Amino acid sequence: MTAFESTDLGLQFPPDFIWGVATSSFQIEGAAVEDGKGRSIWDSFCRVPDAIADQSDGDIACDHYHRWAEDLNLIASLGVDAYRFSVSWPRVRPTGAGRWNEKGLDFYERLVDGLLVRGVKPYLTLNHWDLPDELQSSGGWANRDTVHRFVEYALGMHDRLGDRVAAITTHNEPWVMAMLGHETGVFAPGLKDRAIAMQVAHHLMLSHGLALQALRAQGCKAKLGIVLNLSPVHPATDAPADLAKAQLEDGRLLRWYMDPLFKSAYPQDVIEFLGLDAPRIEVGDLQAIATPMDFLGINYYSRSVASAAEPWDVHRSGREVTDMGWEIYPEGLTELLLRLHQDYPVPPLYVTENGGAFKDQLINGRIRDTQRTDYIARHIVAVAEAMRQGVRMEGYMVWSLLDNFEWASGYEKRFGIVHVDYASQLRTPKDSALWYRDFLQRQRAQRDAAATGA
Ligand code: IFM
Repeated sequence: MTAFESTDLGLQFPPDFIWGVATSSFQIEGAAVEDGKGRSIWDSFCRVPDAIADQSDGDIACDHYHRWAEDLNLIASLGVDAYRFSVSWPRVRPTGAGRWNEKGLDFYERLVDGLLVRGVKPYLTLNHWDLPDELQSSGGWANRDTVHRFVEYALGMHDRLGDRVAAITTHNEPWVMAMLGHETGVFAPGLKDRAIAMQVAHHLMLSHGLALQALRAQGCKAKLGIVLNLSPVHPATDAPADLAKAQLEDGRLLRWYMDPLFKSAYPQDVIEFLGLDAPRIEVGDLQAIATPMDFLGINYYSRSVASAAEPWDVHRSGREVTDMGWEIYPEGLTELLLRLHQDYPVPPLYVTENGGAFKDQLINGRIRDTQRTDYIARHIVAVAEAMRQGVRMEGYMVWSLLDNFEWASGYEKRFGIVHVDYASQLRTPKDSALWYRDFLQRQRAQRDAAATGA
């Protein structure tokens, strides 16, 4: 018996705690050129030879654009409170400016209304990486104009859906878009230039702040926030070089985003490290970025280990790793949440993504993914521990509802709690999905019993 066969984990979360599952547009929708959708930078990046491990693309993905109703039924069957999804900007405004695409907007209307009918709260993300390709032709996020196009996009989506969504997230993981997209070039748009990457990071943060201000001015009722991918950064040893490397990595991953959001400043040590690669910042930008938020989303998968001499070998700690090669380190989530709570005046926090890729085997129609269940359960325990120590948490969401297009890894890595057979598009809930469903049922039963004094 594994530690987590018991579905209640001995934990009782607050009655209004939000449990969810998450996806993103490019990773599941498909219908890449249907109903007037424009191309995104990921549509183009997938055409670059060897950019994607299995040479795949998002043309069909999970065919969610056509199977959305079936997928919403799946979501409802899990008994979650919320579904976190993203809008494909080029589907609703094909070139990122100018004409809006009614058919694309209709799709998200159907999706949001379908969630509400099923009693699931829509958590909408505006930018989960699929920037309209046309905007990239004029510099993409490195061009300050894109900031203003993003604000228009945010307002347009608010006009259509603002009365029905529970929350709007501006950006998912600005670090990933800026660094992997523009410094290392392993993600779209595939650039390798540190100065551009830092300008992109600044423009993403600026567009976040300006969008929040514009949405609030429009009377937005949905909760507003941003989602960051964060990890504790541990030095490999106590050697001064490793400590210094960890400090810098922490600056580039965490403080570069958290400091402007909550302290109206970029970290000085990182500015010094960047030298001439530091971004151009105009008067008023930092005040805009620090516009107060209703929530902060954290995507957590693993810790990071900084080693000055040679790249850290993840197997050195002797811990299990996922199929992505990421060390399983649940206590890092507690450490991270406590640190955010202690170092910054944060609003309520969500874990907006957490989950693992594992090699699944479909045997007689069943996937016994005990490692994934174990991963999720241990991270839920880590959230509970942070709450016990005083961190204000409002929700937890599993990444991901479905197996899907895992960016540069293509379809080779499976994060879903629901298996997707890409040839037939058959969905099969894995054991982890059933465990999550039962865990949530149990939470609800305890909640009801407490309310009635039973
Ligand atoms: O699949 C991604 C997601 O799009 C963003 N956060 C990390 C996930 C796993 O790599």
